[in-house]
Amino acid sequence: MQEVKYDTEDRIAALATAWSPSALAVIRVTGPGAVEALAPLFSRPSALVEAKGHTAVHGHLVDQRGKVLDEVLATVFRAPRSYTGQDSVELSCHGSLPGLKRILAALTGEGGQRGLFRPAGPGEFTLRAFMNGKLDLTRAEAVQELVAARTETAQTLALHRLSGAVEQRIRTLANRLLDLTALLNIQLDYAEDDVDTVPVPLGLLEEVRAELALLAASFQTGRVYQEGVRIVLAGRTNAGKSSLFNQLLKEDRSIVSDEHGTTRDWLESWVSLGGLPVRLFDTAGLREAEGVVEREGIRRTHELIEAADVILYLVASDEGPNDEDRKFLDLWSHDARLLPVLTKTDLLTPHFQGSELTGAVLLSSKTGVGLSDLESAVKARVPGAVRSGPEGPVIDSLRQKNLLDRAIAALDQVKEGTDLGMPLDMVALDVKEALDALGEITGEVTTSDILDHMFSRFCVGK
Ligand SMILES: Nc1nc2c(ncn2[C@@H]2O[C@H](COP(=O)(O)OP(=O)(O)OP(=O)(O)O)[C@@H](O)[C@H]2O)c(=O)[nH]1
Ligand SMILES: [Mg+2]
Repeated sequence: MQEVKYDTEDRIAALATAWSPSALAVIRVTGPGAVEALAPLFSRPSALVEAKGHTAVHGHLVDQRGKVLDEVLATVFRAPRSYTGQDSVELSCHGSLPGLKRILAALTGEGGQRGLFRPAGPGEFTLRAFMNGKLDLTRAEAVQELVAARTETAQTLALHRLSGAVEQRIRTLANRLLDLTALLNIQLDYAEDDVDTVPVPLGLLEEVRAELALLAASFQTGRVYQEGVRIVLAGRTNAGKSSLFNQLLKEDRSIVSDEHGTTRDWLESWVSLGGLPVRLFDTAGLREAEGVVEREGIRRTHELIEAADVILYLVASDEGPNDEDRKFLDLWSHDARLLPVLTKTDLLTPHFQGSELTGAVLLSSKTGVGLSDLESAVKARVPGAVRSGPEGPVIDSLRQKNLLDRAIAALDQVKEGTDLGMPLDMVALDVKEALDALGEITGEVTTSDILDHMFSRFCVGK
């Protein structure tokens, strides 16, 4: 393995919690001799130095001149039994920003003076964990994905990856390819002798390929849960867009009134729709605009509709669709992103049943009836949305997706080579290419560029 940009053998420190006032804040330090290095800044140095791994020591942090900075609880971890695999201390401090500033300055040096610890860069703790064999690259990536998760489902999926679901799948498949390599090698070694040649087991190859393809396809799900789905509420004025927006947000964000043209500019918010992270847009109602401002608002509505993943086109059931609605619905009828919604169903009269709106979801923002139907209908329109729970591991890393594709392409070459009766050593090369790609996924094969690129996207302190 090549050198990485970060030094992984010096001592580093970083705030692991958010930079905002809070009850507690955690500062992490790690590196060879980290506990001893911290001792001069601790009111009970010998208690700290003598502390066993996985124990907590109560005391005060002091600066170089002995001035008390904070009362803290220091949790000591001894190598190799720590997150990074190196000696580490997690300092539970009070979450005051001026206090944290002083502590960090005491740890990492101030006024041009070098401190006892270097300020850690993004992802440095996890990088060390990887370098010390604490986690493979799929788990390391899951750490960041877990921190970035926006909904419970996204968090569950990331947690599954952190527990090694992807790693195990990859390793199992790699082992099966290794068996295949061994088989090919035996035949190559004894090619001259009179051994019975065993054909390349195409069944096994096909099975491994199918599993890899399944994992690669799960990237779509991973993306949906990490990036979210853009859903636009559109329709004529007074269709009930803002009311539905507020209902889904569970707060009165958008102004609702029976005046036509209430919403003039678009509003946006993140909501969870049955675990699906959604960027929801409320828009200006579509009609013949009455002024420059409204015209601009409507222009923006059209822009948002174009860029949407799902377009909820609302029609109020007390009015029913008019010519404008029919025109819109006609125009978009062949676009799978369109989902007609009949609103205000609490006002539904027997003479109008919304029969014109085929496939429409019926709901009332006033009573909440029909919201779960909306949820299922949206999920059905989003490729990659999971309905109950995911079957197998789900990936959320473009890096992993590209490597899976590389492995699949290599296996296709193996199949083709075998079909064409290519020499076994050529076939074996393609199997090796597939194995290399799988090795890169878990990090057995890697370069400093890959690591730099990957860990630079992490939070500091992770
Ligand atoms: N009874 C009933 N009234 C509703 C419902 N949803 C909305 N309304 C009423 O319909 C009127 C218009 O609702 P809005 O949510 O402001 O409609 P909009 O589509 O945002 O309208 P514009 O912003 O003007 O484009 C308001 O008086 C709401 O109270 C519903 O489910 N039931
Ligand atoms: Mg509105």
